[in-house]
Amino acid sequence: MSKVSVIVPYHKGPSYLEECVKSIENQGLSDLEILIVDDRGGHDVPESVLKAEHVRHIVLEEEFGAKGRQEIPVRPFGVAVARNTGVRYASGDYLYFLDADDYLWGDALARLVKLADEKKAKVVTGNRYSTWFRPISFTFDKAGADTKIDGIVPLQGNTLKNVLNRRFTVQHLLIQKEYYDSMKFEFDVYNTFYSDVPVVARMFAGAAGDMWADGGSIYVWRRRNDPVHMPALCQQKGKWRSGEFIEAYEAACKCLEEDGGPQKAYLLGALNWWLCRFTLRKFPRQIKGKRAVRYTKNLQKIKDEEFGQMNKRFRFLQRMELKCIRRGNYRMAALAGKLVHIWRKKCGIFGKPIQYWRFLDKLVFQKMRIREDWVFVESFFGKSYSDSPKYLYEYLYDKYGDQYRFIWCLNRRTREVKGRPSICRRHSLRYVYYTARAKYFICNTRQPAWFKKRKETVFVETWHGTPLKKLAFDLEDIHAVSQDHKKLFYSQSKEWDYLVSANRFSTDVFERAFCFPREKIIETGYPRNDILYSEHAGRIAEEVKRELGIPKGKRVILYAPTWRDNQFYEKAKYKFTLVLDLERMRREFGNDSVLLLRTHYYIADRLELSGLDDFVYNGSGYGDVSRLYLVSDICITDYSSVFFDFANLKRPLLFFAYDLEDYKEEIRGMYLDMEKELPGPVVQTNDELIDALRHLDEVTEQYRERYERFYDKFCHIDDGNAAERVVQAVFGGR
Ligand code: C2G
Repeated sequence: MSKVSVIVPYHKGPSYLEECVKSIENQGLSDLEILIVDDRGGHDVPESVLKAEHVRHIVLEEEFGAKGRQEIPVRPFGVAVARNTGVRYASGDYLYFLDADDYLWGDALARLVKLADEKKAKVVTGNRYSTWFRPISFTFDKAGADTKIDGIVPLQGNTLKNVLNRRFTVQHLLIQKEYYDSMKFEFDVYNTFYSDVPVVARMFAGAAGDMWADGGSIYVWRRRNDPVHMPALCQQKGKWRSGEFIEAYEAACKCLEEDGGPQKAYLLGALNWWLCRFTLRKFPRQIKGKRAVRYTKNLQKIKDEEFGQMNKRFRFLQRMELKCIRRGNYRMAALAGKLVHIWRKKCGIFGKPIQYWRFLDKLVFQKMRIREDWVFVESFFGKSYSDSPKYLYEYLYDKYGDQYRFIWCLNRRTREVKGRPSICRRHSLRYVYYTARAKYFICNTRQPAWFKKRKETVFVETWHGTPLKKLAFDLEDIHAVSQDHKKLFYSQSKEWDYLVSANRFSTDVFERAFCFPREKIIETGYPRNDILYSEHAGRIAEEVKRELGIPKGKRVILYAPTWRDNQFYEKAKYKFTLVLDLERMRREFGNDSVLLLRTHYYIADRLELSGLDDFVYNGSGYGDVSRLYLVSDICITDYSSVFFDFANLKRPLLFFAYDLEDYKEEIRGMYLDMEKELPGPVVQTNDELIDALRHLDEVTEQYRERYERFYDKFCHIDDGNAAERVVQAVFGGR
């Protein structure tokens, strides 16, 4: 096989680069060079990459600095400079362009080289898929096919159009170096976003007849879920972007007009289709004034028939908008655009009441006076009267009940609530009204995405657990429903005035994972754990047993697992399959014990427990899990933060982590080494779990020291007075 030079422009994201380089090395190509063109200054390329067999590291800073070249004074230099530089260094028979955050699937590149050698082709390519995930989590069913090529076919006609359909890019093109040099291709260094458009147009025009595609060769284009720290080029906002686009479009059209070759019609067709889509996306915010006129002129150059065909592919209002832009009637176009926007964003405007309430909120509630003495409280999205908000509320109510008016968000009425606060359901009209007017907002999850905090509102975020599972910006892949998680998290946490932390460990994690200012974190311990230190703990435990019908004198084994990010029906509705063998547990321990089952509040499944009435007690619908801890003699959990709280009781803990490998590698990742740091054994099968329960005394003894260390690290602040400390900090001891 011939030699290949892979050109990888790199700006940031060392972990992405590592995976990218690994996927190239895995091709099994011996005659290969990987040119990492570093636009970062050469500081953060991982050791493993530098040591990789075929890697050559070129640092642009040194490159241009050494030559004293002032031609491109801006830093970073940009992807075009990186690609041009890579080509200068390349010594292979073929050039291949791959971005540092993307990767190759299987033998993608090896297949292309084989095909190019066989067919003596000038350009070959394959399919492109887009994904949110790392190679370890990649699956075809969760990826989008950007191109749909079947088998090995000549790259011409509709296949060519198909390749250019979504992206006019040089990624995943294997190009004969001789051809590249003969055409004197060069990426436009003054175009940040679209430097490859004219190059690709000329490349395909000139190589017509000598181009092939292999559908089995797959390039994985990785979408970025962290536009805050790691925005991809396409996620970066630049007001000059629409200017650069039209420059690139015109340059590409000019090349094709001069020498389009036999594929000219297809190439122009793909370019025009792209122009139409881009215009619709960026008008009127980025395409306005003189620039709009330039777009109109280019749209007018498209033949009526072709324009009509393309326009048919849009929806009615978009068709109107594009037609108006083409005619130069920008007012009408803007009106149609506005309607498209409303239709897109508020599809439910006639369905979901919250759309109306938000409207009212903006027009009326936000303008009303803030009520200094109103305290709004919410726990787990209004699902229960529980957690730290409950204990903060009860403390405030007992101490300063006469000074404040309290409002609780509760989706179902419950008799557990102390006092007589006003009650409202989440997302109801009253919810919107109270949250707009209350001075204090106490919450243990994230606020609704539509909520806009007023300047005067004091937002107290208690959060809901010491983290074991990685959070927000510490997550690599997001397996939960929405990929907007990080972006949303960032903007929402900016609205928090106080964040309650249970220990130093949580403070450190929150600061990093939430990008949250340390001075706003109050390390007070968890108000929800105050009850665990209550002098009435015994009486409360008896009360809870009565409420749940648990017989006195029986040992209570609590089983409180967490949810799995990748198993869901829809947002906040997760699946859970019970792996714990309840029947066997009953046979083994039914004589003197009962099992208290408590699923996570995200779990939508109702578990099948029939025939187990005398052994399994379902506490999943019980409001306050802290009260359940008090009746439990043993706690079995998995990756739930439940154990950080339960450890305050110093009672035995077991970890039933039947899917540990998947969970720690793929699903979430963790902050602690479960095998080394947890205050109890981690077991993976029912056999192991039953064995640990049978020998509980020995297990407890074995883990005693570790339990103490754990307690000192995570539970040392909790002492029954956390609510008081939070109230002191927030309400100034009023
Ligand atoms: N919880 C519960 N019952 C369960 C699991 C959890 O009542 N079976 C409650 C506990 O109060 C727990 C909280 O929900 O502390 C958070 O649950 P986790 O299982 O830890 O999961 P998650 O909601 O993802 O929160 O920093 C903490 C993390 O954000 C975890």
